[in-house]
Amino acid sequence: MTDKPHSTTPAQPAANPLRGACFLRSAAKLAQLPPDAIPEVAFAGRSNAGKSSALNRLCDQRGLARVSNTPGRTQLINLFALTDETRLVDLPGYGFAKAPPDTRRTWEALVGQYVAQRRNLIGLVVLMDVRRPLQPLDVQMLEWAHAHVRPVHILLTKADKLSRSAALRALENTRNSLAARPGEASAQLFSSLSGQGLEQARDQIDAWLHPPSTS
Ligand SMILES: Nc1nc2c(ncn2[C@@H]2O[C@H](COP(=O)(O)OP(=O)(O)OP(=O)(O)O)[C@@H](O)[C@H]2O)c(=O)[nH]1
Ligand SMILES: [Mg+2]
Repeated sequence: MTDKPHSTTPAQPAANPLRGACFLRSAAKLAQLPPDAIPEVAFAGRSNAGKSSALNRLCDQRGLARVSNTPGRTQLINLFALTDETRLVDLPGYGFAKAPPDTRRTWEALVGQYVAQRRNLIGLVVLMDVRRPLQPLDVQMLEWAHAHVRPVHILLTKADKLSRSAALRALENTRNSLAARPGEASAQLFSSLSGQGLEQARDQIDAWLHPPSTS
């Protein structure tokens, strides 16, 4: 009997719906944003929570959003085109303790206005370090989102920094705190380093960007 070439094709990993992202532009104020004609999903969180790392990992592109060791480096709204019809947005981090008060006020006002006024914002991914979730400014972010009816999905980032059981406990505590608050928000564990939670986060973002047709 002759050896036949292997006839079954290897299992393909699910295609990443966020892979095509490319940098579009930065904006220092709302007036510099592109028209609000197509849906946007935005990433928000305290400075250093891991927003840029998460965007890079979710989109499978190392250098897409800049990752820095200096908290507060990403001070602009950075927009990424996903397709001609969809966008992702990296919002400036809030709550960086060492920033001068004026700078902090500017960032926080910019993010607050974006959440309040951007009509095409269809979902907000709020990132929080799993070791310090639901800090006062995170809660403020959830309140803004609730006030303007923006769906929220929370990524508890840097899950690799905790043991599996401690991370699961942090997730449960966060979900319990969320259940006791007004508004709805889902939450999951996430690690840009290990890849934990990547698929779940991509699925949520993709579901916002491509809701099932109601017609
Ligand atoms: N261990 C670990 N470190 C991470 C993870 N994600 C981000 N980091 C580190 O956390 C630091 C901040 O990450 P960034 O992605 O730049 O955070 P950011 O929220 O974009 O920060 P700003 O843009 O400054 O607001 C960097 O040193 C990253 O390498 C993770 O999943 N695990
Ligand atoms: Mg950043």
